[in-house]
Amino acid sequence: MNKLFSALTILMLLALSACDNPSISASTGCGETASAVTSNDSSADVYSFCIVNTYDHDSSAFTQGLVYHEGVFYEGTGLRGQSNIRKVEIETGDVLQTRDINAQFFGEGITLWNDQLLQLTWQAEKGFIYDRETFESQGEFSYPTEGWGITHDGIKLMMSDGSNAIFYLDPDTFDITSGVEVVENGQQINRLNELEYINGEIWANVWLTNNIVRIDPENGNVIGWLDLTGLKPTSDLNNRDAVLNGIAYDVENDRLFVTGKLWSKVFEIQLVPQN
Ligand SMILES: [Ca+2]
Repeated sequence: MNKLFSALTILMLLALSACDNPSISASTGCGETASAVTSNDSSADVYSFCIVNTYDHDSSAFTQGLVYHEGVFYEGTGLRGQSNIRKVEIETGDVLQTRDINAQFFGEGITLWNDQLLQLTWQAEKGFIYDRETFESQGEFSYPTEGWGITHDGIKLMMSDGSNAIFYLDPDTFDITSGVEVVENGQQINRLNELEYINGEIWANVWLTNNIVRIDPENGNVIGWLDLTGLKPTSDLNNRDAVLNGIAYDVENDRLFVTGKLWSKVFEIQLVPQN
């Protein structure tokens, strides 16, 4: 039994025991039957979710990147003229610190690398480097693709461009050194968006879906699917741009956070196995 399977087993037991808070929406409580992923004939593991905690989120934030670090979120937002990076208090959703980027750029994913915050932009083939604490600019980097999501495994940066590719970049030179293509049953899994490296896997939002795909970073194989259908706050249902996007992981406390573009809430969730 490997560590991941052990962790998932523990998660499942926790979900069964700790996630039945009656104050939470009935459609998302643990023990509820949730819909399985229908977009793929998947032989990978499929998970639904239960909600552990719900927090306010700035519903004007077009979330493109979300990271947890030492008790706060770092978030990057998109849209031209509205893109910024920000530090956010988890419990209240209050924006503690922010820095806008030039209105010509459409902000995309972010990640923290040592004492720096890295931010992609969508089509400018340009990323920005900031001091994590002060948000002062520390330079730029370039890449030959669109920029969507970014994360890292402690050794290399990992970046998505809206295709089924994950590019691996040298964190010192930002050169693309390798990468994987995400394919399941011969079908490309495209529109990989916001990323998070979690316990040896890459987790990716799939743009315009309620799904997060879990990817083996060695070969691009699909390890599993999270179907988060039903999670979107009901107050945000009418906004078609308000799609699931944003994954953050607190490794020390094994807390998984997800949100969406323009969503009014951030959710801490646990996985519930469906197959
Ligand atoms: Ca993330």
